[in-house]
Amino acid sequence: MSDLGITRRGFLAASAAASSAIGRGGPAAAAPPQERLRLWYEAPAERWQDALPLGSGRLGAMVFGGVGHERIALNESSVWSGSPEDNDRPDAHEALPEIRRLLAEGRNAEAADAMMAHFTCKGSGSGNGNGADVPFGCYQALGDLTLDFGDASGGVSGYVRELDLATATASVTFTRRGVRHTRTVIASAPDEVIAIHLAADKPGCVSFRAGLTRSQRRRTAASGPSELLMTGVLNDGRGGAGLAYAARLRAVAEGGSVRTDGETLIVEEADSVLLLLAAATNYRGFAGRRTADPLAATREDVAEAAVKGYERLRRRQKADHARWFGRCSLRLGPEAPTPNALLPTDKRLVAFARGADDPGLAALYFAMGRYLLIGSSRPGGLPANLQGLWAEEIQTPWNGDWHLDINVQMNYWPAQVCGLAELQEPLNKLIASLVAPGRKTAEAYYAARGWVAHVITNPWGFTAPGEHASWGATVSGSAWLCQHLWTQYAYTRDRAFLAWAYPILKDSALFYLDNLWEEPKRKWLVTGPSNSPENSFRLPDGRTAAVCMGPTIDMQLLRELFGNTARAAAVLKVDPQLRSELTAKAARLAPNQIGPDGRLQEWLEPYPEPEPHHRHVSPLYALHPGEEITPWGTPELAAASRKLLEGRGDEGTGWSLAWKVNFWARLGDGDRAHRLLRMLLRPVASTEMNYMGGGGSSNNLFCFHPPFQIDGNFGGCAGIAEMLLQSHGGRVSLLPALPAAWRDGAYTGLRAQGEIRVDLEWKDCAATIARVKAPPGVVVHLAPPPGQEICRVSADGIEVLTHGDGDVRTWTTRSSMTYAVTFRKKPA
Ligand code: FUC
Repeated sequence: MSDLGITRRGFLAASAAASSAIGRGGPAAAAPPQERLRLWYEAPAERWQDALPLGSGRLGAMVFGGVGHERIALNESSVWSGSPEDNDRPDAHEALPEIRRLLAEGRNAEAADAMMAHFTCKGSGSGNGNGADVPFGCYQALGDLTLDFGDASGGVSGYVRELDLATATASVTFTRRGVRHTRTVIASAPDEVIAIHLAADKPGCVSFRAGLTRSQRRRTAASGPSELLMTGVLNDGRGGAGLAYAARLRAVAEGGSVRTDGETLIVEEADSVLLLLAAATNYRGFAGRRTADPLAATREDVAEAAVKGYERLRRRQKADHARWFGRCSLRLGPEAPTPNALLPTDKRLVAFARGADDPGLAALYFAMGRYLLIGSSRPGGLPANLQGLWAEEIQTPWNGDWHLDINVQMNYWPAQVCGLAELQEPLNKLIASLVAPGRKTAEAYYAARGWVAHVITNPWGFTAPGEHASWGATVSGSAWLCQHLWTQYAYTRDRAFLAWAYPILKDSALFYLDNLWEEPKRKWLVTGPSNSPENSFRLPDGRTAAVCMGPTIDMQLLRELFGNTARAAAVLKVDPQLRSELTAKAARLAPNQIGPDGRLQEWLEPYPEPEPHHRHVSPLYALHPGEEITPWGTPELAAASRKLLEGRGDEGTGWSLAWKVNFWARLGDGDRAHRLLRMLLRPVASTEMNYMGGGGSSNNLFCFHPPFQIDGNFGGCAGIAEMLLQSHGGRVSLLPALPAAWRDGAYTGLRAQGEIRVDLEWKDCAATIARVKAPPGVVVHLAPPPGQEICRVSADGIEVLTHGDGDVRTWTTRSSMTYAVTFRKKPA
């Protein structure tokens, strides 16, 4: 289409969003200049996955940017079919001794049969991932807002469609018949509306017909002279009435006229129009809007937004977004963008895949990850699901639910390091909501205290095993969730939060204490029945099994959960006896084992694997996101992890590629991490479900499993951070895995455990200056980038005394000042 006239001048110096995050009165570090953080295109989106996502946490929109016909696909985070159901088989625990006996005898296939008979969930579970019409339910599209602009003739020039990540604004501009049109769309968290502003540079030029549609279960009608109302009731999974939803559209025009005709809202010859879209359901579960009356809620939202008007709505939305987005910033590559960065995003992806030099693309992907988290997870709301917030179907893949064997956890990997700890609140609330149902499940299946959740959950409190033993037996979903509670404390040192989370950790630990049993061969304590997430192995008799005892990941998770619970109890000065019990039991868990082939072992035995390239790399949990394995603390296990990763190969589904970025970053191999990141950024168009590999990105940078699944976006974002800053295993590591492709760069506002913030600049692959800030009394153990050593640490120009062990320098912060750190090349 047009020549967009984008030049190097078109890239702004650091926006407000990139302003320094070093706060609390400390000197502000200069924000690194960066490319304007935007996705842009020269044509409308043809497919949903190329449209531009906006999110307020609760309300989502995908903007296609059509000229004659516009589609804005709509979401509301609680549009879930299904309903609460008792999923526990009350007598399941009676089968447990027999299942364990079979496992102890190595008869895993028979154990799996017994589980299918007695130890799966009651009812249809997730409906094999197609749960829209069973009680488990499915996260669904709210519907579409359509705008028809009538006569499509007339050439279009100067078309640009863009998503500005710093302001969370989607816009479309073009010229047609001599009139320049500008359409902007925002999703406002403070005002609970999606606002669409349509303007033209000549009066009377905005005319269209608007509709609200959904492929099923909807009724649309006028509800006033300038309003449409779409309502419906979702399937409760038993053929009855589930949640009720409402979506309300109001037009406020300057000039011209607005009227309705049946299901259509008609705007004629206006100078400009503000469309306000509000939506709600009557979901009253653990989070969300908590309204019994979506009609009243949407009426209020629309009325209040109409009074504010577009400019005020926009100001409020911008300020709200900047508050989150400005927490950190990242520039990769030189300050002037490389030529590839000047291309429209779809072409940029293609050229990058062909090898173009474009470090800025990873910085954009990093910003996109933060943007998507801000858009899909806000305090008070539901957590980001498998698609965050954005779904166009009634049967969303895998029900768009929360998978607990990596996926929902991966969604929150960027939260702490990017300074967005508060955005983890919806996940924390989800975890808390699983305690009551999980207690019932613990009793029914294991006759155990405490609470447990397995592989999948939904807004209705599903905690039972899944419907198939091959994947549904994984018993450590709740342990993995608990890691996020501890991590939030580790980063923020928020004692009040820890006091809130402690009972959840403790009750989870109690469950696993009761659940553990002694395997006969080596007398280790193990879980079981369980799975190593979704993977299977070959038994000596040639049969394939997935049900096992003591998979490596369970043991790692329990060492961590027991350790974290004991640490939390120590911080809170409670439960001394439990602390000792946890420490004693942790020591008896089956250890990490290195197999005869040198790889970290996935199961208690070195079974051969039918699928050696499996997407889950579960035994590496301890390498990432866990902390048990580090190259400096456990070099043999780190080497065995590397071997396992090599065996698995690089290829994978979207989220699997993203996880591997993190693994290689933790192993200190920046170039390999970057290779995986390149794969994650491969253009992928197929929505065909593929478990074997082929992950990548769609034109709008959504991660493709395929199909679209947002965890890879978040995992990739976190992986980029892991390459630049790590804080685990007792140290803060600067540029631990910098790839050669990112010669120069800078970041501000990344967070490390211990309430530490780090700004850093580097040139020619060597750090030049770091600024470290923490509250008083924090002991900082700072590791320089590989190949460098710390030259000097100073505060206000005065050198600070540090001591050290090898390259790691240690000091205790005295006041809320910023410590400047300089470096020199390490002598050979
Ligand atoms: C787990 C993964 C799949 C997919 C699904 C939603 O089952 O193994 O690859 O991501 O979650």
